[in-house]
Amino acid sequence: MSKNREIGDIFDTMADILDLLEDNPFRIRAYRNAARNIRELTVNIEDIVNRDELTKIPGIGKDLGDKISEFIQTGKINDYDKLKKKVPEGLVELLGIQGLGPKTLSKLNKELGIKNLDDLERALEGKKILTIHGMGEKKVEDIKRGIELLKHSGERMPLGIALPLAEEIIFEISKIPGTEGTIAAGSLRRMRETVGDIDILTMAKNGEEIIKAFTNLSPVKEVLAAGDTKGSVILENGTQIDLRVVEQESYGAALLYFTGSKAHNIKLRTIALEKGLKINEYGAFRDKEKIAGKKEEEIYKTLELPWIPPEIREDKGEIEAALDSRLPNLIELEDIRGDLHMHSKWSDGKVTIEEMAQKAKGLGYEYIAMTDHSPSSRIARGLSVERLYEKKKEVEELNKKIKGIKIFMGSEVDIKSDGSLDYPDEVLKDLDIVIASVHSGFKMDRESMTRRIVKALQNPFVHALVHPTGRLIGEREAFEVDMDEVIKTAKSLGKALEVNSYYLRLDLNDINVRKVTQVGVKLVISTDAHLPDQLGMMRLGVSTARRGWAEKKDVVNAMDLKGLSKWLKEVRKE
Ligand code: DGT
Ligand code: CA
Ligand code: CA
Ligand code: ZN
Repeated sequence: MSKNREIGDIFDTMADILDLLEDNPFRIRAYRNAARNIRELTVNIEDIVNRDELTKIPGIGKDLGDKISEFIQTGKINDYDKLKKKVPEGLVELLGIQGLGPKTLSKLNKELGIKNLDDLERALEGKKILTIHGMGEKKVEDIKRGIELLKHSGERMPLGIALPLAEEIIFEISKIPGTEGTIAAGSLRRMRETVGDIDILTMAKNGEEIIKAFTNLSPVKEVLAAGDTKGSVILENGTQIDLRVVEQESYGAALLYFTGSKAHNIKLRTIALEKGLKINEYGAFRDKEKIAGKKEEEIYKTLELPWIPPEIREDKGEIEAALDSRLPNLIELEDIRGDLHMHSKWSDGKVTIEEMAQKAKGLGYEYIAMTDHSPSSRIARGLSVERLYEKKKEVEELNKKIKGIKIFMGSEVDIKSDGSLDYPDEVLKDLDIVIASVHSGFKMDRESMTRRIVKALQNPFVHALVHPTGRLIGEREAFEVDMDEVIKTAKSLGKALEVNSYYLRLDLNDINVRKVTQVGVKLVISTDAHLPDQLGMMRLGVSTARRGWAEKKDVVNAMDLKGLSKWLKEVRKE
């Protein structure tokens, strides 16, 4: 963190504490102004301290200037430490909650005795908090969301959140005059399941202007750095975005460099050295002569390598495969012909089967499977056998009514703790497709869980195991299971394992997909959508599959309707 930002944060916190203490409003405002001015400086505050020009910064008088010097020299500010001691420690922490200002906090402290996060969370669940002036249901919700944000701050962001956000920012940057080829780099371009920060690259000549326009975009909360080739900002939601502006001559080299991974880049540089070349973010060089730089392909070519897709640039064998001309031909979103896992109003989905089907048809799909829950999933309104047959009738009617898309009648059937399924076989056999999953008893030991899942896969009517490890990114670890054993079973029975595309699942993950594709077990990539728009998460699942080196031939729902219908029957040996 830059010193500018550190000092800005301290002054803001001092203002908050003074606010809590109902100190002099002018003094409070002085700290806030100083904080903002220091953050907005385009130079390092340390340099100014050295030149003794602190008081030239607007809003910085002798008193604040001394505090800044003190911080630069000793790493702390005595008055800040003293001030912190005047309020309960837990209260200062609460100041970090978005949507909860010092004035409200002060009232909560005085009137309800709230001193820390525990107190606050308890109060938010009760009714009494609504008696505080300015508190309403909405405010309570805002504060709750603020607490969630605070708890998760500092964690890596799920790809499914980062991707649309990055696309929005890229769209904004593309509108800045002079920019061209604006593109995501870093872990986001490699489609890692979570990203630390968002890296963006653009091509332009007037770097300084571009960076300036970038730092002025509306969702920017804080500017960490702004030069003529690099800008770095924090958005309102806490996300860091790094923008690099490069010249056309080095665009490819910079894109390669900033896409990473670091391990991939290091391996490339080693190969370059062996050939007497040097590669960096400006290009590939022989002695002083630049021999490539405009395009990624050109750089790879100087190393006698084909272009390698970003998703597999992790130094996990891709460079060796490229040298041997055996790079995988990765599955693409356009290869997907249908979605085999989704829910409708019949269980916990939000819309009708017809609405889901129409949306899927709009995406160009040839088929979907409507897989509502089974009875054990009570919270998800799982279907009784009777309702299951009613739904089957509706599907049959819809298939007559809607042209251009086939709806398979399916179910996502719970795997009970003994490995048996939640509907009897006579019922399962009447369904076009059965996908099985674990929704309870996550804490089972590894052996029992493995036995449970293997047994479910052995049911002759099951086609696929879905969200095979049960993990929820940032919320719940995968359960204990011997994945190699599960894969072996799937292989011997010709059954598929799912890559669930829901942004918090991405389950199987990239590592497990790689294991699966290595032994030639089939994958099904599906969304588990509960809303029409969620069908769009397919791209997250496809990227995860790509990171696991999956090809079109590995994916059952990359087959056309005829191929898939045949496969569904083959699995059951019909
Ligand atoms: P993240 O942000 O933690 O999800 O992961 P990345 O991969 O986006 O990492 P980040 O943002 O620190 O840097 C972006 C890319 O820049 C990284 O993938 C490779 C490149 N890079 C950064 N630092 C170095 C370095 O020290 N050496 C090399 N060769 N490349 C680097
Ligand atoms: Ca990054
Ligand atoms: Ca970065
Ligand atoms: Zn589901």
